Formats: sequence, C-alpha cells, structure tokens
Amino acid sequence: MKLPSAKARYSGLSLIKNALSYHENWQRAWRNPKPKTDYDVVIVGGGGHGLATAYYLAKEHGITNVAVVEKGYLGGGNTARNTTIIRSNYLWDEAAHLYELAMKLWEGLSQELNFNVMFSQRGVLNLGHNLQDMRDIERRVNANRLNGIDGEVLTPSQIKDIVPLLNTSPDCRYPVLGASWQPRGGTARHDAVAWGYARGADALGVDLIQQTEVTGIRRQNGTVIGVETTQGFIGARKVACVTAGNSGVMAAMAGLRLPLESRPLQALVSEPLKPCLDTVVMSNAVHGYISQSDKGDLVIGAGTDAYNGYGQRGSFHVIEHTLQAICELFPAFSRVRMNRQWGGIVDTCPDACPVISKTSVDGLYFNCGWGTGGFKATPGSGFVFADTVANDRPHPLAAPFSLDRFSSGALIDEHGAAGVAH
Ligand code: FAD
Ligand code: PYC
Repeated sequence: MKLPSAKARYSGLSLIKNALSYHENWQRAWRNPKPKTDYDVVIVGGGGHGLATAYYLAKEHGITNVAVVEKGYLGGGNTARNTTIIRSNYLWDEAAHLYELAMKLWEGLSQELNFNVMFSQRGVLNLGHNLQDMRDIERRVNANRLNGIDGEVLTPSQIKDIVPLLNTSPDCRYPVLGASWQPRGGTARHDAVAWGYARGADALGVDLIQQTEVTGIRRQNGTVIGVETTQGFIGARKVACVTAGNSGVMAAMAGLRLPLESRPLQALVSEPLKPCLDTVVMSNAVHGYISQSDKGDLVIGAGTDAYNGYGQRGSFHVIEHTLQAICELFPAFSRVRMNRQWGGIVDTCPDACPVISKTSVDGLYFNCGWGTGGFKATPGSGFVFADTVANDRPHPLAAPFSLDRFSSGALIDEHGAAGVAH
C-alpha cells in the first residue's frame, strides 16, 4: 500500500478523504497473524497487563517469540471497563513499592510507547468522614511519605479550594473532615494504554491473536507444553495467564485452585458536561467516587456487588446507593442525567492484593487478583511479571505477591487503601 505524503496526511483534505473512505487506507496499528505452532511464551489475556507483559518480555528481555492469545478483542475486558484512576498511595511497603514503580512508568509511558496514553496527573483525593477515617488517612500518608511517595493530609477548607463543588458543610449527613491528597495521582485513557502496549509489542515481533479462546492448559510430567484454543493447540515453553476475573477458571484448567473470588464491579457515566471537576474524588465511607473525563462525562463508581458471579452487569441497588452518595457529596450534580452503566468481573484475593507468581506447574505463571484496583498498576505489573516469567523466579518487587503467602501467612492487607469497598 502506498502511504500518502506527510503533507497530504495532515491536510484538511486528507481528513475529509479518510472520513469518506471509512478510514480504509489507514495503516494497521498491529498485524493480525495466524498462530504459529510453537512459542517460547504464550500469554493468555490481551488486557493491559497481558499486553504490557508481552511488551516488556520483548523489550527488556529480548524474548520475542511470544503470542498474546485473547478470546475477544485487545483491551476489551476490565481494561475497557475501568474508571482509570491511578495512584500509588498504598499502606504497606510491599504494595507501595509496586504501585510506585507503576506510577514512575506512567510518568514516562507516552514517550516510551510513542503513543499518547493521556496520563493526566490531576491529583486524587480520598475523603475522610469520621475520626477513624482521619486516623487511617494520617497513618497512610505518613507511611507513603516514608516510602518517598507524595501525599498530604488536607483540611476541609483546603479541599474546598481544590473542589469548589464539593459539599463541605459540617451539617451534611457525612461531613468531610479531611482527605488524603496525592497530587501525582490522576487518570489515563484506558484504551490508549492497551493500544500503545499492543502496538509496541507487535513492533518488537510479538504475535497478537484475537478472537481465540484458551480452553485448556496442556501439561506433561508436571510441566506446561502449551494451550488448547479455539484455533487448535499452540505449543509453549511457558504459559502466563493474565485473565483478571476469569483467572479462577483458567487455574482450574491446570488443576489448580487460586484464593480468588470473582464479583461484579459497576461503573456509570453521565451526559457530557462543561469542565467542572478537575481532580479525582473518592470516598470509601459514603461509597462513591467521581472524576470528569476529557470528553466531559462524569465517571462514577463504588464498591463490588456482595455476591460472586460472572454477569457483567451488577445489581441495581448498588448504583442507586452510589448515586445517593454522589448527590450527597455534590448536590450540584443531582439533576445530571446518567448515560451508560456497565459491570466488569473483578478477581479479589482475601488480602486485597494481587498474585504475581510461579505455580506448582513448571512453566505456568499467574498474574491476577488485582480486584478493583489493577488499572493503575498496568505498567508496573507488566514489568515485574515479564521479569518473573523470563527468569523463572519472582522479580524482587513481585516476591511478596507470590502464591506462597497464602500458606506462609505473610498476607499484605490493603483493604484500607483499596479505592472501593470489596
Ligand atoms: P483485563 O483487561 O480484563 O484482561 C484480561 C483479558 O483476558 C480479557 O481481555 C479477557 O477477554 C481475556 N481472557 C479471559 N479468559 C480468557 C481465555 N480463556 N482465553 C483468552 N483470553 C481470555 N483499577 C484501577 O486501578 N483504577 C480504577 O479506577 C478502576 N476502576 C474499575 C472500575 C470497574 C467498573 C472495574 C470492573 C474495574 C476497575 N478497576 C480499576 C480494576 C481494573 O480494571 C483491573 O484490575 C485491570 O483492568 C485488570 O487488567 P487486566 O489486563 O489484568 O484484565
Ligand atoms: O483502586 O483507585 C482504585 C479504584 C478507583 C475506582 C476503582 N478502583
């Protein structure tokens, strides 16, 4: 195909031509290869984490004979369904170091991938509504600062300066007593993250295989030899599962049981509004969080449904409760109309921390259990998981998140720092 000259590409005329030709002459962002018979590594799951793993395997470790096998389309799982909040203000050192690695990678990601992931460091507020909330906030901010992570405890009047629309009246049902504030936190464009990593991995030789479901994990003498798929068997020396809410099902294919529960988590967006909220506001106590997308919609969510299941919808009373919370915090939004609602299936561990681990099957690895909060970890998760898979031993930052913590008892309880209740 002959590419148009740079001048023609950027002219208004080219825009009109592309619109009328339904973008037919656009270059593909990545190839659409048929699966080979064998790979060094097969990654199951083409979400942000799987694609980032593939990218770093190729870029950092020179392992390019890699396939990402995705049952739907790239980035169509929780990567597409999340509300894009990014922060690294976790309580315990192990989690704080992991999420802070991700934050540092976010800060250079558009340059690294030569693709604008629209990372916007607009700051994240976690509100406190009672004395215990404020004690937890102070403890967490102190712990963050000891780990070199930015954080401040703000008073209601400082919060009001940042978010003028927030109801900080002492007379409301859950008065705002203060907040933690992470200025380097913010949001990124979820699709762009998947597309950027996909494009980067493809350019380094990784095969991205879409519309292909993995239906089995073939083993011989306790060692992985490949995956059964809807396009037939694909051989692999190593298989890395990065399948979020479907990870329990994947593990069962290899005769393993993971300490995971899969539950619906919902979100919803409003009609677009003029810019009115330029930071992220979260409140665990009233069960609601909110930001405004660059398009203008209010992006809203809350906690998981209380039951396990695989229905990507969620129950009505949860969003009703969330919107009550949002109207309590932002009375000015009480007449805004909601446009769309959806759910994703999140995989939660008992300590609200992920699993990044080898397994008892040689050559089989799992990266899962990110629950309600894995989007923010995408670059860091891919980086340490690629290192773990490449070297067949945990990356030092991934070691505390190995499966053996569930037998040793070295759990890392991050329920308090999880953005939403689960
Ligand atoms: P996914 O993007 O789900 O990728 C897994 C992929 O595996 C999917 O594409 C799936 O199709 C594929 N797959 C599964 N089984 C198979 C199979 N058998 N064969 C082939 N492919 C398979 N996190 C934050 O940090 N901030 C937030 O604001 C935030 N908000 C959220 C809001 C909602 C409503 C939800 C649902 C989640 C939210 N999260 C948030 C969590 C975040 O979305 C996830 O932790 C993260 O996206 C997980 O990324 P992933 O790449 O592991 O999963
Ligand atoms: O982990 O920050 C988070 C989060 C926000 C919304 C959902 N998860």
